[in-house]
Amino acid sequence: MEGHAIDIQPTDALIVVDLQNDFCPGGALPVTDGHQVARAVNKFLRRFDRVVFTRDWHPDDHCSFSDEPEFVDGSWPVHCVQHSPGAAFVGDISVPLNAIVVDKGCDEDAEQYSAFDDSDLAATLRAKGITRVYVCGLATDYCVKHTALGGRENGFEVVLIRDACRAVDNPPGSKEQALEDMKDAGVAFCQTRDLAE
Ligand code: VGL
Ligand code: ZN
Repeated sequence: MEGHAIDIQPTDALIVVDLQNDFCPGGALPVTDGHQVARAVNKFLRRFDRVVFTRDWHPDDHCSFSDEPEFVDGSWPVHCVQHSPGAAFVGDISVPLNAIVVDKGCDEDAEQYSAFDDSDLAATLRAKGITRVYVCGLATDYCVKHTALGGRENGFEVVLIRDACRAVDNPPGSKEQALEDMKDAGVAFCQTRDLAE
């Protein structure tokens, strides 16, 4: 049997996190197999009426940038600089015209892994009657995790589309830790095949 194990409701929204060139192989902060997420997303994207695309959208002097990034301490190579090719959504995906785009990390002095931090995303979704969000994208152990936890903190049901995410996994084990943290916060899990057209 193909797909559709899950019925998508009008009260459901999809959040695609940071599906940007810099997080894919060849980019500034590549996530192993990051580009494969686009293929997964294309299998269920059109089933959702409400879609959110987040993007890491840094000024060129963002506080997380370092010439000698250590990753584990929150210092990263220069990545996703506003308007640069690396910050563009990956070409394999076509962002729906009515998608809500949430930019994050725009303030040079602050890190922002969650799309719910310092944004009106929760209020916007509530105003549209959304009660549950499906989350996927890059990277499992950073912005996906914090966005999923942020969804829970703001009272949404959250479902992680497990195989439509990829992790930095630095420090090693951070991917498994992230999955555990999400589970502990009440995040549910599904797979692309449960949603696919
Ligand atoms: C991210 C590290 C730095 C992410 C963003 O999107 O997961 N990770 N900035
Ligand atoms: Zn960033």
